[in-house]
Amino acid sequence: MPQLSIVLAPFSGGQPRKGVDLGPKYMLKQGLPTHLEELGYDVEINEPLAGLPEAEEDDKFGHIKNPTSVGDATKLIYENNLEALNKNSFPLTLGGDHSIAIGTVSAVLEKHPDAGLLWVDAHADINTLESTISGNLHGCPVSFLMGLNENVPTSLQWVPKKLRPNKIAYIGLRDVDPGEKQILKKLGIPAFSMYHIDRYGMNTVIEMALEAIGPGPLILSYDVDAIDPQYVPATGTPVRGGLTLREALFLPERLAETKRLVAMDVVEVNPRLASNDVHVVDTISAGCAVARCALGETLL
Ligand code: HAR
Ligand code: MN
Ligand code: MN
Ligand code: MN
Repeated sequence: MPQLSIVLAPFSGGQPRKGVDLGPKYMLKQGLPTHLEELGYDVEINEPLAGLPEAEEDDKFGHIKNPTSVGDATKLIYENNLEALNKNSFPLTLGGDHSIAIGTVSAVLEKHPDAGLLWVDAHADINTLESTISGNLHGCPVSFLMGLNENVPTSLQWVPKKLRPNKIAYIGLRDVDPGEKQILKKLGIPAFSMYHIDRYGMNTVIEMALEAIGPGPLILSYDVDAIDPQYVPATGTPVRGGLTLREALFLPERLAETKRLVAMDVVEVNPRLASNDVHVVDTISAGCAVARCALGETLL
């Protein structure tokens, strides 16, 4: 029986909006563990952040917010997920904000140095400590994974920096900061925006992204704000003009078909930002469906 570790990462310190820490609880309540057991997985639930104290809000490194809590939380997630991978379990990490990918992606690259990363997002999350305007670390995880920062706060110095620019591809981009565009260009990182999805279709874009990354195991880091806000309204930084629900699910379905996935994240679900119950249900349903599709639910 394949092993699956559902890793709860109720962390919100990478951005200012409370409620993103409720994401894991809501996805569990929707029945995700049972649904995955029904798919044939031996499911266990991990809570690496259970003992973590509340973040001190005034912790700053220049204009960077909460570096200590982000560093501490991501290190705990890293250690937990590496342990899961070492016992041949698939870590499905439920956020929380996208800063947690510092831990999840580092764990996979430690176990599988040849792994490639698909970053599905409206945003590139590759700001450096210098380029970020907001100072929110959920906009910066990729720069830490790649080692693009010179002066790293002590709490984040544990990050191994093993991600190479030719082992990541973006899908779904439509809100990229000027500084991030420069970085993407300079490093030649394959980035498929909504334009490319309209131009070539999701099917071709996925194949182009896989071609760019090359062979090896795959990590899927899925920010639900990649999906159009009409389907996923309850997220911290919604951007109109996103993926349709079918495009959003076809992508993980196709990845399941490759049998190359070794880990995935579902992040930025924030039930508190819903203006009514339907918005909560729509958002949680979409997030859970992304996970189930990546784990093979819709393969016949
Ligand atoms: N680029 C902006 C920043 O650095 C916005 C980041 C958006 N946040 C996310 N991550 N939801 O994908 O602050
Ligand atoms: Mn079990
Ligand atoms: Mn993101
Ligand atoms: Mn995003």
